[in-house]
Formats: sequence, C-alpha cells, structure tokens
Amino acid sequence: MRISRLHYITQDNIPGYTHAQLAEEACKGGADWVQLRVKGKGTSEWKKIAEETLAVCQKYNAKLIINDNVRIAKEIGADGVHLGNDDMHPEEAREKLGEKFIIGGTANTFFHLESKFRFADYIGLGPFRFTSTKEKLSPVLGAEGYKQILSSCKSSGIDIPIIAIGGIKEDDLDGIFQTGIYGVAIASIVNAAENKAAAMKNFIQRLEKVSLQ
Ligand code: TZP
Ligand code: MG
Repeated sequence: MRISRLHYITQDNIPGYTHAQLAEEACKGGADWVQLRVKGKGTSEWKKIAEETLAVCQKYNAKLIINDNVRIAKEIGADGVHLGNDDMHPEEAREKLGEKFIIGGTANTFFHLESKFRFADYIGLGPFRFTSTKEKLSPVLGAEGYKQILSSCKSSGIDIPIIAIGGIKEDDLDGIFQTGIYGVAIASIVNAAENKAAAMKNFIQRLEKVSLQ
C-alpha cells in the first residue's frame, strides 16, 4: 500500500463546513488522503461524522484515516488510524485491526518514534513550526530537527515514510523536502482558506514542483 506524500487533515469548528464537507472540498482540489480529526465528541456523533466523511472519500477514491479512535475506524471500515501519545499503542491497534489497516502515529523525537512507532506504516513528525491548530503542542522541530531525526532513522535502519506536520505553507516545501522527508500533512492552510478546493489544488501544484527523492 502506498502512503500519500500529502495528508490532508480536517478540523472542528470551521464556520459553515462539516468534516465531510471539508473533506469534499479537499478531494475536489485533488487530495487523495484525508485524516478525520474530530475532538471532544461522543462516540455516536463521532461515528456519524466518520461515516459521512468515508462516503465522500469513497466517492473521490481517497483514503480515510481516523484520528485517535481505533474502534470507529474498524466499525466503519476506514482505511486506517492515526495514533498519538494518548491513544492506543500501535501494536495493540495492529492486533485489533489486522495487517491491511494503515496505522500511523505522531512523534516529536527520535526516541519516541523508534520506541513506539517502529512498526507503524507512516509517522507524522512535528511540529515543523508553531501552529494553533493543535493544543498541547510539542516543541517545534524546524528543518534542523527533521535533519537530525532522519539521520538517526537512517543509522538505525528505520525506513518508514516520515510526514512533516505543523504550520506548513507552500513556501516551506523546498526546505522541508531538502531534509529528506517523505511527505507533508496540512490542515489550516486549506481549512482557513476562502476557497478550500482552490487552496488544496494550489498546494498540490507547489508540491509537484518540489523535486522528490
Ligand atoms: N499535529 C502536530 S501539528 C498538527 C497536528 C495535528 C496541526 C497541523 O495543522 P496545521 O493547521 O497544518 O498546522
Ligand atoms: Mg490522538
């Protein structure tokens, strides 16, 4: 299974848009990978949101990854889960979900990455810079932080696609990919735009111009 180089993430409280509508705009703009990031909702409301978003992703043939909630991901038949510090351990998730499910995680340090996510399918590493999208933000890594962590991965034989996340804008792409990163994840640059589909399309065009290794 191929991990996309561009992960689009939905957000709560975007005026006038549900998560499914955000996903639809992103997919119209060319997104092929959507992470549903819902916070503070009870299971039944969350599951309904996940089902609506899955229908959109299926229409556009995009992958749907559910943030935090292994049970909902399994019940609705999503493509994967994204697990952070407070979520189920990825190895337990693998047992529950089987080999075909995509399991990703968030890390901030090399130690965290290798101790917890060695067997994940991809790792979101960040934040690249400060962002107000996430509460309780870990220390900012910047390009230097990525270089160091990617070099530790190389010397330890860890070969997992690493996705940069946190405050990423088009003008950051050259510098980020120079670190050897595999891909990037974005939320507010699309979600805060007036025309979200156009913002996604523009971001993809800029990403395609960056020489990938
Ligand atoms: N994890 C680390 S930073 C972040 C998450 C979910 C937020 C990414 O959103 P944005 O708006 O692209 O900074
Ligand atoms: Mg989480």
